[in-house]
Amino acid sequence: MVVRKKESLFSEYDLDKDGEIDLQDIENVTKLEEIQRAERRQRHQRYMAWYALVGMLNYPIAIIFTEWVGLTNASKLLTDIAPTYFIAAAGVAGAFMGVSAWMNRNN
Ligand SMILES: [Ca+2]
Repeated sequence: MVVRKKESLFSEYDLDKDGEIDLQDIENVTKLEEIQRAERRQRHQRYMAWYALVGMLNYPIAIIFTEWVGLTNASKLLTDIAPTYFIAAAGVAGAFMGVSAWMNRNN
């Protein structure tokens, strides 16, 4: 299948710029989009793991800060939910690292 090019929405898919969008162009665009999608997914998972780690590191600081400012009720509430929060955040970070290691092993 060959589609003649007129400046159109599909011009960006003509990767080899020969003026036609052929099957090879479509396959190349498909592969390129798969790579870009995988890269975006990995980036977002990495961000999620980093936010979880930063949150875990800052959690004790938040407790100390609320106690220092005089928000003793907030400090108590933060302390009460700490075990649940740490398990959840460690799960996110650990899952990311485990999946990353597993995917690298398969490559
Ligand atoms: Ca082409």
